[in-house]
Amino acid sequence: VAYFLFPVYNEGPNLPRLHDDLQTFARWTSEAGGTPRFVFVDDGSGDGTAAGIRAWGIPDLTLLAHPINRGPGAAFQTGFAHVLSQGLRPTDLVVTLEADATSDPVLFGRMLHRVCCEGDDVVLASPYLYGGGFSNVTPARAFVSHVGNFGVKLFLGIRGIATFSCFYRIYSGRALGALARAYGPDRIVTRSGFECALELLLKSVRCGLSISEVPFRVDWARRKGGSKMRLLRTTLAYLRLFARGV
Ligand SMILES: Nc1nc2c(ncn2[C@@H]2O[C@H](COP(=O)(O)OP(=O)(O)OP(=O)(O)O)[C@@H](O)[C@H]2O)c(=O)[nH]1
Ligand SMILES: [Mg+2]
Repeated sequence: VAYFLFPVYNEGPNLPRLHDDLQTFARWTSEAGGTPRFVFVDDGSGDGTAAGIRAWGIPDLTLLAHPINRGPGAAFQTGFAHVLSQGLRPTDLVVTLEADATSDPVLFGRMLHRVCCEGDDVVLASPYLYGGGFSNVTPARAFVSHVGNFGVKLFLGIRGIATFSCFYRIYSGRALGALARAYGPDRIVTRSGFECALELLLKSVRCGLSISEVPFRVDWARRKGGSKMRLLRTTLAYLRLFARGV
């Protein structure tokens, strides 16, 4: 089983394109002999996002909801707890993605190969790897991303991983099981904001998981509407993580 886990907040305008992408993810999964399951965690969207997702009528889709907005990290934790409660097996996959249709399904095949054929535990889509990059990204947003990625090398001394902040990843069931055992199933991720991506990566490093990256070109022209990341809050959260670690 491949679980596709989406934190979602006010993505109404991106739902039609996302719906198309889900078909592609499902096809890739079936061709690899797996079964796709989609898990959305809506975080108090006020624009009818939840109703829009429900209206797709996709049978293998679970829509979980936080009545009040708690942030993408809290949404990932809710999603992880859900897939673990479904009896996640070591050979299953948990794919984390963005719901603004920027997580390019074409890349998924390459990421899948790393886990299924090469035995990696965690595969990261990586804009900072050679061949990746950002298109149509605002300078302020790019700056925060650079601060995060620079700080990881400087303050945490982790080298050889190019990208720490991107949500688009595959975790093997084995990897998620290891994180749940090490930190507790309810504390796989405790940072509620966008810094959750860095927290998860640091924990994966601590657990000695095999991590690999594939180059990813993020094209923000694919999505409608702006970033939901609060830049100052996220920068401060990164700094707190650098100071305290996980
Ligand atoms: N559940 C939940 N999801 C959120 C929240 N804020 C953003 N998201 C989702 O998280 C994903 C990333 O948000 P974006 O606004 O696209 O952020 P971004 O600027 O692209 O930042 P990156 O994810 O780092 O590339 C999207 O799927 C959003 O719908 C939130 O408060 N709660
Ligand atoms: Mg995005």
